[in-house]
Amino acid sequence: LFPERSTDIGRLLSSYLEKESDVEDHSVHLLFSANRWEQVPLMKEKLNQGVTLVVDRYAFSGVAFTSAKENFSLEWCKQPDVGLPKPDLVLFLHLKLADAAMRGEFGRERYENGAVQERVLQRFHQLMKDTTLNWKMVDASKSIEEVHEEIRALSEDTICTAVQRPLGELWK
Ligand code: 2DT
Ligand code: MG
Repeated sequence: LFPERSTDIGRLLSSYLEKESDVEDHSVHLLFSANRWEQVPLMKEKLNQGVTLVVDRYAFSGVAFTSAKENFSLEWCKQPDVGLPKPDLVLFLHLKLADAAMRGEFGRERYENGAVQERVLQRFHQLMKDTTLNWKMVDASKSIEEVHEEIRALSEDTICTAVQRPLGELWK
């Protein structure tokens, strides 16, 4: 789960997201990336043991959220995360803004407002055009059981094919 809020960098990020502190935009982008890189040794250890990793948010959130800010290009935002372990499947759980806003505590943390979310969504759509990644869109407005079933089916297929493939490098 990213950001991993329990590390030193993670605590900075958590306080930033909770609006308890402000951090310069470039700097916070690099901290989000560093917060992923510091988990890479553990992620690789697990993957080598044959453990399947389910990662909630990853470099894609990093790029989508920062590039939604003014004067940040998609290319610049991707650079710090180039070479991270490449996911075998990337699920985009799509939910209309109005529905998302009705879910728990929306609006409390930084970025949780309509204008930002719409710009972030556009950036995600740009990222999804990248055919070197296995993007799948899931309709998150369905019931928990239906969403679960869809994710389970997609994941099982991916796990079966991923076991015989080497770990890739993201955006490289
Ligand atoms: P949740 O804990 O509710 O998922 O919100 N974010 C996340 C970034 O801006 N950059 C990143 O690299 C990552 C991983 C998106 C976390 C918030 O943090 C933002 C929403
Ligand atoms: Mg949240």
